[in-house]
Amino acid sequence: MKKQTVITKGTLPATIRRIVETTPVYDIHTHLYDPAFGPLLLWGVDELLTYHYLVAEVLRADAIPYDDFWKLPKTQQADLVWQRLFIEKTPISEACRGVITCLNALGFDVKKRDLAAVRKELKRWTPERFVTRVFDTARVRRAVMTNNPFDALEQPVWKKTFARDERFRAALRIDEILMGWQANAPKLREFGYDVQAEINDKTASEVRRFLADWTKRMNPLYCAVSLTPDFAFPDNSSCGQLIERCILPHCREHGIPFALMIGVTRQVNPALRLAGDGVVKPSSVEAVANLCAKYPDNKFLVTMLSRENQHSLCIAARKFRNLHIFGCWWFLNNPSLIEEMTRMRIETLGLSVTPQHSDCRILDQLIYKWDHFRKILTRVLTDKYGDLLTAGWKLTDAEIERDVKLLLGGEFERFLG
Ligand code: FIX
Ligand code: ZN
Repeated sequence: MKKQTVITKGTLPATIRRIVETTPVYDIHTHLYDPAFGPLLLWGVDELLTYHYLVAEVLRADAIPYDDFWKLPKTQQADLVWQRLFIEKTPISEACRGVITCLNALGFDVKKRDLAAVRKELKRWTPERFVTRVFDTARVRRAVMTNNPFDALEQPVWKKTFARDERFRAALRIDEILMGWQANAPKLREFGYDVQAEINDKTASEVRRFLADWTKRMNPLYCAVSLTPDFAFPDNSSCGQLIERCILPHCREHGIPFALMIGVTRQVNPALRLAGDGVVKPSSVEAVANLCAKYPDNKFLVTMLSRENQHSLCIAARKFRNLHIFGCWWFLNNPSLIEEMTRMRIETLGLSVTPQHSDCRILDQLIYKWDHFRKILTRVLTDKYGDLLTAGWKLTDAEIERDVKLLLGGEFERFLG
């Protein structure tokens, strides 16, 4: 057995930094793809620069009409982002800083500000080799994808057999069913499922057959949906009925959690396309508590988008062991807010939380999202363990390793069962 070292106040900061920096992460929600999905896996500097977080920023910094921006080829969009946000100003926002962290960690001399040189070097890489390089650099052991069976590009890949890359796990995304039932019921019929607009017994059983078929194909870790701040439960809408009659029984039968990401108002400014979604008001934690109370045999993974919801959500998680909260989602993924949330969650829930997911859409981003989070986690844990040492508790490095593993994905794996 490895020798255990007792930690003192003097050795604590460096020990925590080492452990947090080296513990591999299980990233529980991303928009990345197994390389078998070909062009769906986004990577490289032009994708990094045109990340929708940066599109929102460049369209504030430049007066170009929105439609003209979208007509530009991707490299020219990236050039505009680079010029306006990195050259003409200091790239100080979190999304801008993220690009610099990635390029620096990939070995580029960022002081040179030479975008052409970065493009040239990255041309030498294949996606398969780049996945390994990025996973190794970011110290990520696994990433959960977001897999939409309605997606015209994704569907055919699932329908043929392919060798799965073990580093990528699936999540069955069901927004089309829950958030757009009237529009998507006809598509389900086209796919061969005999559903009607009304959620009657036949329709419920056909939706379940659809979920079962896709679960067999994807072997997902969980079913997931993004919901608006108006999400209520119980609720007689098609969404509420489909959850109770199809999603929850399906998740129970397959022993998988239902992940709810609550609080996004889609297309606050449609001209921004993917960058046009927003957070305009808090959501209902009561809806989450009602779900957990009524369905104790279901497991719920929940993240909420509004800062105002975070405290009540922590308290809800103390009341329901079938609720696991995760991540600092999207507009909360700023160091100041991540630090506040991570402290509050650890103070409220101890280690029974997954404090971060990356939500990466571009492979390279694994590097910055986890690098920035590890620095925050190091600060928070140094304070928390330091307080325990002051109070007379004894700690070893092996105990800290055990705890950090839980926070970086181990607790999620335990929750999955
Ligand atoms: O619904 C989601 O999964 C969101 O995370 C995304 O749709 C969103 O666009 C995003 O990338 C946030 O980080
Ligand atoms: Zn997401």
